[in-house]
Amino acid sequence: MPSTVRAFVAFGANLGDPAAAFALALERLAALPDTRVVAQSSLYRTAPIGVDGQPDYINAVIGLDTALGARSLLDALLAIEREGGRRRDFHMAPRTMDLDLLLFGEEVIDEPGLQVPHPRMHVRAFTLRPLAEIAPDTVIPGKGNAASLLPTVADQAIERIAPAGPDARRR
Ligand code: PH2
Ligand code: MG
Ligand code: MG
Repeated sequence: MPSTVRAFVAFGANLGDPAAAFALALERLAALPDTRVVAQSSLYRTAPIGVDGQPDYINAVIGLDTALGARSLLDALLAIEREGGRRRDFHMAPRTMDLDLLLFGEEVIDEPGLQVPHPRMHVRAFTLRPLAEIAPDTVIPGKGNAASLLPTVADQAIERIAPAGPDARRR
């Protein structure tokens, strides 16, 4: 494989069958060209942040090594979301599958539709907890490493519900 970057993708769903959507996302990510899934977190049940009156979310984080560029990876994430039944009825609508690019190595990118690191990942337990589970030393540029930020989100409701499989952590 050509030289690769370690990227992290956040999975979120609060409609339909989130566990099935997570399995589909993993399968499609693993099938991307020049891309390997290197880690997947447990699934977490989390209280919705920033929206009222929605079902709890199921969240997780996936680690990838990829030779794709950030924009190509983002386009792939959007295509997988569409396959996962994602509709965009209104801002922050409940969703069957949300795939957000959290980190692309230690690159800082600020382009229309593509901001890396994800601008809110360091203030959300639903991204930090699963990221710290699979890669606690991961640096969030400008913010510090994932594990060291956990105490700052300790007030947010999150519960680990299931390891994603017997050899879920590394493969
Ligand atoms: N995603 C949002 C808004 N709020 N809250 C939780 N708990 N989990 C999410 O994935 C989430 C959210 C927008 O993408
Ligand atoms: Mg999101
Ligand atoms: Mg999104």
